[in-house]
Amino acid sequence: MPRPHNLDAETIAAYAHDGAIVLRGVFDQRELALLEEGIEHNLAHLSPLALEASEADDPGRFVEDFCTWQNNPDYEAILRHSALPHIAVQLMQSRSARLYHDHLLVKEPGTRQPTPWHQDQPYYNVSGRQNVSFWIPVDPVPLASTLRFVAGSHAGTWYMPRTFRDQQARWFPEGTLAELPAIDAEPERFRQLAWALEPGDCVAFHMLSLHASSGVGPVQRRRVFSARYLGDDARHAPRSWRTSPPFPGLTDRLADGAVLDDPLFPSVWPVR
Ligand SMILES: O=C(O)CCC(=O)C(=O)O
Repeated sequence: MPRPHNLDAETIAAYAHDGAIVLRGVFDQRELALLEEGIEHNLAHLSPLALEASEADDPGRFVEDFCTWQNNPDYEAILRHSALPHIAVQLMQSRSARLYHDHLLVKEPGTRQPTPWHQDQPYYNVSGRQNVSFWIPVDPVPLASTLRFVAGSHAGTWYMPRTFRDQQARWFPEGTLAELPAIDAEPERFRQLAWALEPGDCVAFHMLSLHASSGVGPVQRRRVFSARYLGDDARHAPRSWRTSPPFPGLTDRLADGAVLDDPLFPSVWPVR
């Protein structure tokens, strides 16, 4: 049973307007311990989808993994039983929420590798506007290495998804989507949002919100678990390329435009 967590109207309106908000004190000590244990288990048992997103000569290491909740009871407990499902339906303004996937993002101390500006939905296999991703650190994250967002960038434009390290267009063909503007060069045009975070806090953002982060300092780990949920209007959008993350075999089970009714995407709200 998910833990109820009522949001105020200003928070819900800020999410609709800006596409990214901070939520303080969402997780208690027990949940933080579960998350930390889940992350360490994941790091020790990386899945075939895991990747090292930093260069070989990076003094740190940026490790990502995807879709491991079915083998990680700590992750599953957070995804199903924390306050996240209830928060998700309120932010998405949706009657229902289903889990889309989990994503591990760990920058070890001294990691230089930045995360370039991007949106998430163009890498995915879903359409629809009712969605939310939670970026949940278990370590304190100072402003210098937190996730940054362009306020309002979830409004509708899809930007060309590219590989992070060499900027290849491996998803939509070249020329079919808008190219990213020079966000950091025009701070008045692209208002940025960013929050220093303590364990227990998280940020929530729309899958079309532009986001990026820098490297991390020499001492602090930045271990992040990300939980992604879909609402009423989400539909299967099969692609002719391998999505990130991929969901092998899904196109044999679900038609283009179908509700994502599949064991991979369990319903987490309403509670039955
Ligand atoms: O953790 C990061 O640096 C990037 C996070 C990100 O891109 C995401 O959560 O979608």
